[in-house]
Amino acid sequence: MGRLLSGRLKMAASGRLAMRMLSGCGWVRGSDPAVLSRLRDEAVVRPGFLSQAEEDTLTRELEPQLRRRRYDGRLAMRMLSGCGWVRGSDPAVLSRLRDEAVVRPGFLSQAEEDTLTRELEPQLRRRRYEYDHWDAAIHGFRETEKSRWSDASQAILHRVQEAAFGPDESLLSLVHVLDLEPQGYIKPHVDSVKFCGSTIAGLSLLSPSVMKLVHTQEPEQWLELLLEPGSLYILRGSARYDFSHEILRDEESFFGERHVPRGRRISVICRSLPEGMGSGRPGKPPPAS
Ligand SMILES: O=C(O)CCC(=O)C(=O)O
Repeated sequence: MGRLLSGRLKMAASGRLAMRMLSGCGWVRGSDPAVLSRLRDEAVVRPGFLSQAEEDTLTRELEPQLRRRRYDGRLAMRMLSGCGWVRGSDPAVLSRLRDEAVVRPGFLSQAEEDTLTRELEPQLRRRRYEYDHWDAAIHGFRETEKSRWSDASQAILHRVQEAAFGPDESLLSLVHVLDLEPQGYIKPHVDSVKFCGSTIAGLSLLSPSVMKLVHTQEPEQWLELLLEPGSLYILRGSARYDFSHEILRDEESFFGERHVPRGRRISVICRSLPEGMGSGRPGKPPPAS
């Protein structure tokens, strides 16, 4: 009896092992070991064949060509989704917010990202992470507002201004810098109209994250923005006023099915002047001291 059981256990174990061995480490499953073995060299998956940079290269090159074509419902989701960096509850919301919730991956070169990080690091390091924001909107963060920048950073901020703000929009002269620790997150909120005009533009440094937008009146309408390091996001108009935005905590940091692990993230956020405070002239980030 004992021997019989141990024999069956051995068989079961070797059967399971065969499945695992033949299954190519988890990327191919099959009805039985024989079919897996027979098709071993004929149905092949090479995960991670592309680096992230190569994947981005192909997507960027294909996107303009695809955009000129008509598409069916499924493709519409993908097309309207802004190259895979924006997901939405439905094609209508994606289409409506196409120019109002924008992600520009790779906006910063690695050198530019390093420039900003190096410049911000000493100032941030002097502060402690906080866990109770005055309105409890942010958890695990430190922040500063910066008005003086090196020439190199100023050039980057000018590029942000050109990319995100209209010629008649004036910017707040203080740029908001927010440092979220790996466990840090920002709860859903709409920026107060007292402190911010119709456009918010943010650079993400160091760690990827997911920003979620949810319609304040119709919560079934939502967007997810995948913010990779070096990317720029822009929220304007309806995306800024009618949708709350949040940065998801690590446990909830999913872009669709994909977990986007959170590390320490620094964001550099430019805002337009609150309505009624604009001079009508574009603001310029002040020079370095
Ligand atoms: O860190 C970010 O990019 C978002 C910041 C934010 O939600 C805010 O300051 O209102």
